[in-house]
Amino acid sequence: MKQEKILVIGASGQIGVELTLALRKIYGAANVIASDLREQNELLIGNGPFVSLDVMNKEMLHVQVIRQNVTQIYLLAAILSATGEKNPHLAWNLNMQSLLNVLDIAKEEKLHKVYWPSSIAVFGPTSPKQNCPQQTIIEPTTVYGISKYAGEFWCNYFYNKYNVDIRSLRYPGLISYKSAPGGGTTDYAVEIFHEALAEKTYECFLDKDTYLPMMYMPDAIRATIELMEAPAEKICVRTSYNLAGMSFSPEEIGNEVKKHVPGFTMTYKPDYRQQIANSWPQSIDDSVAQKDWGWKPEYDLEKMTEDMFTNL
Ligand code: NAD
Ligand code: AKB
Repeated sequence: MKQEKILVIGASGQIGVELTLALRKIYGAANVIASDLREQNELLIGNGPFVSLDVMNKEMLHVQVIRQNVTQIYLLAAILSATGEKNPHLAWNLNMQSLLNVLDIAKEEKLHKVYWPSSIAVFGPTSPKQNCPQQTIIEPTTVYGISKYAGEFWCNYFYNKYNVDIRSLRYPGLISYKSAPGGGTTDYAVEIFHEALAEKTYECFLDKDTYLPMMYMPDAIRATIELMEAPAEKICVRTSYNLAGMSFSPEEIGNEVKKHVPGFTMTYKPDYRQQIANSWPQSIDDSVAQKDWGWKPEYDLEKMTEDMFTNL
């Protein structure tokens, strides 16, 4: 077992729960401290340490890092795209200040590594819609996207100026069965499974032909761990790597769901999230991640849908 002490901030969220469980398998439960502002997720209770922590309180965060001999931080606390548009200042403050607090402490305490996710939300309406490349026009139109793009450059800055080994992925929309999504534009692709099982019908908040980049959570967790375990010399992108899994529309996932839930019906009532979705690319080119550290996704829409229904 590797001798690291890891602090996961935002461990009760959609990614945090599964990432904490995966890290505990690798590093040992006692060496992966889950932390969050809200209570511990039930899947984490009893299988490792938990501390209640507000990442905005830099002093308390610093005390925890020193007290627990933390060597790595995974920072997952954030406000996502849809919630961010309802409260732009809150989203900007949390998304930026949490990162700056962690980066300052990482520099001061000489942490081994830091992980911070970016998002496909960095791209905007002027970015290419299909196979959006690693380097292209990036003009985000949501506060969430702006915060992620600024965050990427803070990561790059701390790496170049202070040698903080911070690594990052631009996740697509993530689909999971263990924990619920937290206020994103891609959340419909999780809701649809729950509504299909409970009601046999789903009213989607995006139009039927809205293609977006998506990924199944096991692929996202594996990508994160593979990136973090890759030798430092292989990590050539110190802003954030494009990452791709699959791309589909609400109608396409609806048709896949129908194969498992006979009689399932779907209606469409686009709301403010349609505009956010329209500003993002439909698919992502992740060839740089493939080349640098060997990324390869495992799940397509069909395989993911089957696995979701097996587990839900
Ligand atoms: P989430 O909303 O499900 O979880 C975030 C967690 O952070 C929550 O448990 C929340 O209680 C916690 N948190 C909020 N404020 C906090 C604070 N002040 N101190 C401590 N904890 C606090 O989000 P998620 O989907 O798990 O996303 C995690 C990260 O991944 C975010 O940076 C997000 O932008 C990024 N991301 C997620 C997706 C996705 O589809 N889920 C896609 C792209 C990028
Ligand atoms: C969201 O929809 O806000 C997130 C994301 C793609 O960053 N799922």
